[in-house]
Amino acid sequence: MASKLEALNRWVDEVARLTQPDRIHWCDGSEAEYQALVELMLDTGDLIELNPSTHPNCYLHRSNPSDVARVEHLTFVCTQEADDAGPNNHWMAPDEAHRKIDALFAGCMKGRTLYVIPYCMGPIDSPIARCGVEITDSPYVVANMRIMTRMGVKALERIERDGTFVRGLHSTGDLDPAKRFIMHFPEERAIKSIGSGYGGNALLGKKCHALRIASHQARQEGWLAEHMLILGIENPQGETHYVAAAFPSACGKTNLAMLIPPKAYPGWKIWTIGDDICWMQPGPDGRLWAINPEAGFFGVAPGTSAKTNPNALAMLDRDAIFTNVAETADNQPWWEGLPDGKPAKDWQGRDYDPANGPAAHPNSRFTVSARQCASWSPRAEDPQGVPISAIVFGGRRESLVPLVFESRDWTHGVLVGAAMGSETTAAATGAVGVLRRDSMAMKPFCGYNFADYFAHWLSFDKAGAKLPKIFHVNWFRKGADGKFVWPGFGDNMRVLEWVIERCKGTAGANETPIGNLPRAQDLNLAGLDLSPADLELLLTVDRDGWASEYASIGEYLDSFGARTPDALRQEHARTSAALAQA
Ligand code: GTP
Ligand code: SPV
Ligand code: MN
Repeated sequence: MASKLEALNRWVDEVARLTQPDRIHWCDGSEAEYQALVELMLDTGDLIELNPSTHPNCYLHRSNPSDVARVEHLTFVCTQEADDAGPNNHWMAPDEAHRKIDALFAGCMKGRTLYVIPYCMGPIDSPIARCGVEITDSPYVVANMRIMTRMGVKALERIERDGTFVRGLHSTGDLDPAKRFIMHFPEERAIKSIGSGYGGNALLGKKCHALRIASHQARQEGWLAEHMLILGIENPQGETHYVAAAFPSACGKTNLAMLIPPKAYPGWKIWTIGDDICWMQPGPDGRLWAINPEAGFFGVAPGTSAKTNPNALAMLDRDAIFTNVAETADNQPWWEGLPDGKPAKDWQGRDYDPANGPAAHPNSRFTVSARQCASWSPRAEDPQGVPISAIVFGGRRESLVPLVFESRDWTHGVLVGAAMGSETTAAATGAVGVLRRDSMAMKPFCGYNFADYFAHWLSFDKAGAKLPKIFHVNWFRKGADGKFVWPGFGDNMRVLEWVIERCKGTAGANETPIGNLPRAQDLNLAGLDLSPADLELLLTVDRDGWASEYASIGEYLDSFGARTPDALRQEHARTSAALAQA
């Protein structure tokens, strides 16, 4: 027995009886433990050592080629009532789900080690943080959880103090996609995942706990668990404003969170608090205070370069795990978008041949401790979190959606978030580039009915609240030539500056039915190479196009039936009427 908490020992016993491991290892989170796991995985071939002179303590993991992304069609939210999971989730009755998945867990750890991973999502002493325990038979998962969470002895102590924790059971099983399920039981605060070793399916602290289970718990307790980055913008006067931004998977959170301002911004600095998940709750001052529950980054490799994201690239030359990237002839990690080097082996370990597609898998990832990031903010460790001045929603929209607009008020902002659409990416299996609604970037991650989630968002607007302003951005508008019109990356600073100025009341805007847009003179465009026609495209509202968009948003709101909050429908009707008049 390794814990003072009987409930935890009982659960570990129960799981061991079901899965029948050869050994049980309670993780302490130490460096020695990490190195021993690496050695073990080098022996089994789960990890390959990268060039130690260019990339000390960096390893490559090649996953099973059928297991490279999240699997939304195999991800279930198992509430007693189907309506509580909502049309935004796949649902299974909890009894049936347990029966089905327990049959797959039976005996699945024979010959393997069962690892018990106590972890804390958020600074150990934060009142906003919450803990969990993941049981897994994958050393790769343990190593990644050590980088991504506060894992080990300290987390176990907090769990023993709190007496509660989210129970996550994971096994890679035999990786047969027909025997793969990611099941959530929000009413039991439990997760069961089998048949995949991929990040979002297997590192249960991340999407399964910190978003699906936490969003459900947050609704009960009056806070928000969101798919958002958190950054601080420091101006030359030394004032810092914090922004949280929700973009769907592989739509630019990591890049925005680590932005380096362009030359037109001397004396400005962006501080990184988080790149994927944000937990926030109202403070005594009525503002929303946010923490990043994670301790590392599980970021998209392709496209990461010294030009696009120098902060990310600089932290990837030591102490990192790479999954499904390519390798150069001298064993350096490589992916599309890196200007130097060339791939010798592709992500599957084959000799690189362009006929086989990209060298690195489009959803290949790096895992690295946040402390290695040059823009990492000391405030990321603040147990109280940081106060949020603005919330930014954004999607990948090649047409229609302008560069940026500001919502009129909280209710309109919630509608803007609920109405978000984005083209699908390689972060989940299935077709890429298909436009779908992805409310608040939470379509794959909300652990309950979206209609109730919208109502929960609306409920924050009450007496005494000092809520952030809500904006919408789109870095991905394409021109007639099929290329992105906006340069993006560091130049997104120009949009962030306008966002902050609007919060302070010092920037101008053009009022339109969909919200307030900057005019060209409201943005700092110094040093930007944009034609007047491109600028016009980015800052103009296509009223006919938006009228049809709003008709489609109306159908989407209707798809949740009577649970859709009236306030949202009324806001939708107001904007639709304004568009019709125009
Ligand atoms: P998840 O980790 O899946 O949640 O993704 P994310 O939202 O953190 O996305 P990330 O920042 O990793 O970006 C995904 C892809 O979009 C990368 O290939 C980036 O190079 C690209 N990208 C990010 N920001 C921009 C931008 O401003 N403009 C353009 N054109 N591409 C961008
Ligand atoms: C995402 O898909 O949004 C990710 C990667 O951040 S994963 O953790 O695998 O879900
Ligand atoms: Mn994500």
